[in-house]
Parts: sequence; C-alpha cells; structure tokens
Amino acid sequence: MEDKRMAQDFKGAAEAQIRAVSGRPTSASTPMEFWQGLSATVVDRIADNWHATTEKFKAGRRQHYLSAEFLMGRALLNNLLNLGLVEEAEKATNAFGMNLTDILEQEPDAALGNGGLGRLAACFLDSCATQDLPVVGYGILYRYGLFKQVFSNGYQTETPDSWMEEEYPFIVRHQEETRFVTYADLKVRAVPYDLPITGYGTDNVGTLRLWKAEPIEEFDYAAFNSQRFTDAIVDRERTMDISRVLYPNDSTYEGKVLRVRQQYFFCSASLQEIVENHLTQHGTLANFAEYNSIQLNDTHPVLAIPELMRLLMDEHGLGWEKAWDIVSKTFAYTNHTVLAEALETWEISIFDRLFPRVMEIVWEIDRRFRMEMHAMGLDEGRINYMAPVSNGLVHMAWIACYASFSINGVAALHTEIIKRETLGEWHAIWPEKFNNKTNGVTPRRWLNQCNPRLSALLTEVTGSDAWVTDLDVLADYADKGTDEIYDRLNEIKYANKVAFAEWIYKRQGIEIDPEAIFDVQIKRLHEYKRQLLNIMYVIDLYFRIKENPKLDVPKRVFIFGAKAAPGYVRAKAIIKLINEVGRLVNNDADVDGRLKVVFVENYNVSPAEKIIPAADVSEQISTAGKEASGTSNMKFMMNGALTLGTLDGANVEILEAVGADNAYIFGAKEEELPELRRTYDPRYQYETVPGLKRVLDAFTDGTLDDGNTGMFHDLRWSLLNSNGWDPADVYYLLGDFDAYRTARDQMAADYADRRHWAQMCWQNITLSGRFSSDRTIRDYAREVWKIEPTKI
Ligand code: Z16
Repeated sequence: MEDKRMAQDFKGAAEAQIRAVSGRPTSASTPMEFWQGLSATVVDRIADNWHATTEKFKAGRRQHYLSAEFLMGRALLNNLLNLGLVEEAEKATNAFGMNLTDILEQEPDAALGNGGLGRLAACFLDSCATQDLPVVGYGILYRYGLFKQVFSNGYQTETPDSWMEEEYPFIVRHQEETRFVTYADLKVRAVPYDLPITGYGTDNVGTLRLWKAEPIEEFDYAAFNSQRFTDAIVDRERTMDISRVLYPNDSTYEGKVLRVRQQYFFCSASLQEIVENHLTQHGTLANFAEYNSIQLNDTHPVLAIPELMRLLMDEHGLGWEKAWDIVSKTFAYTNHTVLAEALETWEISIFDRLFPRVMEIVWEIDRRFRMEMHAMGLDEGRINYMAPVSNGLVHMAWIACYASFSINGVAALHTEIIKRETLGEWHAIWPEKFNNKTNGVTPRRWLNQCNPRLSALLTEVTGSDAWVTDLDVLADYADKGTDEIYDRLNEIKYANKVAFAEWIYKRQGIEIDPEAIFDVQIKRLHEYKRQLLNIMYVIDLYFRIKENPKLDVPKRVFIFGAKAAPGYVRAKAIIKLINEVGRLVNNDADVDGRLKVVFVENYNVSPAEKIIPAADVSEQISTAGKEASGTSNMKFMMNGALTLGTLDGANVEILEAVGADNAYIFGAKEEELPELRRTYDPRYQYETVPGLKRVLDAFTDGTLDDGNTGMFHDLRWSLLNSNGWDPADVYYLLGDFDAYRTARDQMAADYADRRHWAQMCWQNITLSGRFSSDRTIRDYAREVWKIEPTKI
C-alpha cells in the first residue's frame, strides 16, 4: 500500500476506538469490544477513499447489481488483508495483551443469503472492487439473517440470527439519502445503510447499499392519542416487518405477501436513487441506458422492470415507447436454476392489493408482448405460455426474458439446458440475448485468507503474490510440480486438518484423526444435491466392516454441513438420518474409529473457511442437470481437494480444466437420463445391486432410530415408490449408487500413494484460475455491462 495514512499510528487509533466502544481502558475491554474498535478503525482508515470512489463512479457508465441476498460472512480480516493492515493489527492487539485470532472469532457472519446465489453476489463485489469496476450492490438490510441451526437429538431446530444486535461497525447509515416506497396500503421510508467493499491492493472502495424499512413518522403522536392508536402501532410493525427477516428458502419459491413486499421495497428504493443520480449528472433521462445497466440476480428483483417503467412515465413524464426503449437496454437477467419449483409466479390479486399501478404496467407489458408475438406468427398456445400474465399469475422469469437485453446461465451446461428447456421458447425467438457466465469465487477469501499455509507456498513457488489478483499465473506451474512441492502440499494439508480437528473438537466435542481422509459435502440440504446418496454409501461401508471387521479400509472422516429450509420436511429427515448414522458408526467397537461422521452444526461462511482448507475429497454428487453451477466445487479445487462428482454444473468445466486423471467422475450424464428413466426401476436396483437392500432396510428395521416419527420410512418410500405424481427415486440415487461406490472406493484406495495424490492436488490448485470470480466479472464487464476500470 502506497497510502501512508493507512498504517500511520494504527495502534493509537485502534486504542482510541476500543476505548470509545467500551468506555474503559483497553486492559478492561472485552474481545468483542476489541473487534468493534478494530473494525471502526478500519472504517476510519478507508473513509476518504470510499467517498472519493463513490464520487468518481458517478461521472461515467456504471453497473448496479440488484440482489435480494448477499452472503458476506465476516469482514474484519478480509479488510485488513485487502488494506495490508494485518501486521499492524497484530502488533496493536499484542501490545494490549490480546491475540488477533481470538478477536477475529468474535465477529458474527453477515449471513444475508441462503447459499450459492448470495455468496456469489458477495464474491462478485470483491472482484469488482479489486478490479476497480464502477459497480454498486443493492439489497435489503435484514435484521435477522439466515436462521441459526441447532441440533437437538439430531433434529434441526432453528433460532433467529440477530447478527447486528451487538453493534456492527462496518455499516454506515445515510439517513440523508432516505427514499420513500409507496404501497397501496402503506408508505414507508427506505433508509440506506452502506457497507464498504475494499479490494486487494487498490485504494478504491466499493459499496454495498442495503435498505432498511422504517416508519414515516418516528412517533405519530396524533394517531397515538386518538382512536387510531392500535392502527398506528400495527402500521409501524408492518413497516418494520418488511426488512425484518431473510426468507430461508433455497431454490423453492413461496408466494408470501411479505416476500413480494420486500422485493418491491428494495427495487423501488434502488431505482429511485439510480434515476435521480443519473438526472443530477446528465440532466436528461434520454441517455439513461448509455450510463446505466442493471443486473438482476435471479427473478427476485424483476419488479425493477415495471418499477422503472413507472418512474420514467409517472414521475418523469416519458411516454411508453421511450420508457420501454430505455428499460429494454438497461436490464440483464441471470438465471440460477432449472428447478420448476423455484420459478417465481405471483397471484395477480397480490400485485393488485400491494401496487395496483405496477400491476397496470405489467398488464400493458403483457398486452404489447402478445401483440408482438402475434405479429411474429406465434401460435396462441405458445403466446399464452410465454405471456407475462397468464392463468391468474404474473410470471417473473418471463418478464425478465422479455425485457432484458442479456440472459445468462451460470455454467456452460446450465446455459445449454436453459436454452433448450427452461427458457427454450425465449431462446427460439431471441438466441442473441443468451450467453454463459460460468460462476467463480474470490481467491482473496477462498485461498489467500482461509489458507495462509498454502498461500505462502504459492507465493514462494511463483516468486510473488501476483496470483492473489491474477490466479491464472498459477497455470504456468502446473507441470512444474516436484516431489518437494508435493511433500510440502501434504504437510500443509495435514496442518490444516489438525487445525480443523481442534476446531471441531472445541465446537462439538468430536474427536477425529488428521491422518484419515477428510471427505466433505457442504451445501444447502436438497434432495437433488443427494446428501442421502452420500450417507447411503457410509451405511454400506459400515455394513461391509460389520460383515468383516478385519476388512482393510482406509481411515475416513465424512464431513457434512447443511441447513434445510425449515418447511422442507424431507430435507430435515435427511439431516436426522445423517446424525443417526453418526451415532451408530462413531461409537461402534468393530469400526474402531476407522469411520467418523461429523455434521458441522450451523454451517455458514466462516465455518466453510475452516473446513475447505482441510478437505481431501470434495463431494459434488447432484443428479446430472440439476445443479446450475455449484461454487463450493471451485473453492475445494483451489485448496487442493479432489472432486468426486457427477457431470453437472461447473463440475463439467472443472473436469475439462484438470483432465480425467485429476478428478473422479461417475454416474449418469444429463443427456443419458431421459432414456435411462424410461425403463428405470428402482425396485430392481434395490433387489439386485449388492448391498443396496440392507442399506435401505436399515432405515426402517431398527438399525437407525427416527424417534417413531416415520421420517426414515418416508425416505425409504420416496426411493422405492411413486407417490402418485412423482415417480419413485426422482433424483436417481439407486441408479447411480453402484457407480458412486466404485468411484469412492477407488479414490480412498488411491489416497495411499500420497505423492501421486498431492500431484493431483497440485493440478487442481494451479489450474483453478478460470474459476476465480475475477474472470467471471471481467467477462460480465466486457460482454454485458460494458464498463471500464475506474481508479480514484
Ligand atoms: C441459490 O443459491 C441457487 C439457485 C437458486 O435458484 C436459488 C438460490 Cl438461493 C444456487 C444454485 O443452486 C447453484 O448451483 C449456483 O452455483 C448458485 O446459485 C450460484 O449461481
């Protein structure tokens, strides 16, 4: 860092902040107060650059990233690393008799997202800042982030995540930039709160702007002193409800009124700001699309489309044609799933009740769409299917496809599937709108920050830390691995496994052996992700050992981390099942510690930073065609874990990057599944695949205990029986079981050749450059957003 002020008297500044927070000398301040004081010091250091960046971005073309979710995780260490302040912070805390590591552990995760989609948005902001791109993120300041998961007797229970209750220094309220959002039944204030987004080795500081809903009047005394007393209180609460809680559904949609209120809330507030900023800068809206583009992160912010129409027409006097011309050059839409149950549709009656004017505009979009398609000669059935409004429902994805100039999927295979199926009708008409942007992850957090040992080796081998901002440089070293490097890699992995073992022992009291193979599946719990297939393998292996206790099996730790949506009954049953298998296997004398099942409670961003550097095997086993991309697959790869996966999502591209010798791929392919399914009989698999019967029977024969809830019976039933609408085993677990077992057994056997294993890890690490979100963002910036790096 050239910026001298950054490090100047860091200790003195930190001390002042800590004392201001605690009201006591540092000797009497708590670790939490140290975290708060240090964090405030960071904000103090970047304040001038932050303001300068904001001002600088106003002049040129900009990009606005609208997302209902930003899964940020912790901020302090990330910022210290970006700003080159780690040593200063260590020196300062040591001088006060504290340890920086302990202080960092005080920080709560900002978990304003469910999973991949929200974490992707966070990685994107990091890459935009690091590459000096004029991008602002817009979202909602949820008072409660994703629920905390607590296991009680192996069942998931949920408790609120009040992440800001202890003061959160990284967020700054900008009351003076308040906007008003109007619903038919309610008018609210939208107050922006800004989070600074520092980049690595740059003075630029980007912004994530999160809106909080507040009542119009602090206290409406007139109302409180009248017969409207209770009404006034109810209104206040209804207002604060809007930004109260993140909906915990990952890839399923719930038609809740509060959810659509949230969506309109942040879309309207953000657009008002974007439009006003543009007018202030340029004095006209005619060139709006030349200076602004808006990325829609899934359909959650699609209300921005009719809302921008409304603002341009009703607030700024444009006619429909002019407004639509601007709108259709402004928006770009990212699709994140092919699951039908995730595609958002809203009842017309809800829109009518909340924002009738927006609904009127949607009707007009619908009318014009139908006319346009008629003129193009489409048949009535197809038009009705594609129309923005049909069967009493507003189809958010259809509005997005119609209005956007760009539609992208998040991995090559996924983009092909949406072109062919999910959005096939749209692709037939506007093929040129479609493009692929394979996801990526930031190497700052997911390598440099979480894996300092490996980072030091990479810097040593390549001679500089250039890889931190240009991960592709590692590719030059792919064929330069040496035995010395491989041995170092193994030492590093071992040290990371020791650290993880200590962490999980402290956290959950489980003892694991760092010599064992650490085999990890961490992601939201969903049937298509097939955590059930994973645990079925463990049950099978357990029975193989019981049958022959002397069986020569490599020592393994099976690590899981997953939250289930609170209403997703079957996903919760799978969590209970995994925990029960753990209880059975971990304490069995015949197993004798050779198998351990560890379910990391309350999986989140910061636990991921502990787990991933310690992993040997990365489980990416979704039914082919169902996982849009996956992003943990990329984080594992960067940290030298080998993929055990199906040809799904970005796994396909990981395989392409490292070659078949450096990944373990198994199972039915996406293009094979339709044909396979025509004759598929899970019962036949159950009867004929060796070992499968006893695995499934263990669900219900008393081997595993579901506390008489019947939930394990339901799991077994779902694999063997049709329920009337779904066929049996929709996700093809029994079809892929044998291939999975073979590949996983092979992998465990191969682990014995430690040098060869390390060589495969080295290939994965050095060839992970294309999965850096820097590459993804460069592609968006050049091909979709048309923006240039802009330095202060
Ligand atoms: C989500 O995290 C994803 C899709 C979706 O429809 C909703 C949510 Cl909350 C995930 C995909 O499942 C995953 O494959 C992908 O890597 C990720 O979005 C980012 O694109």
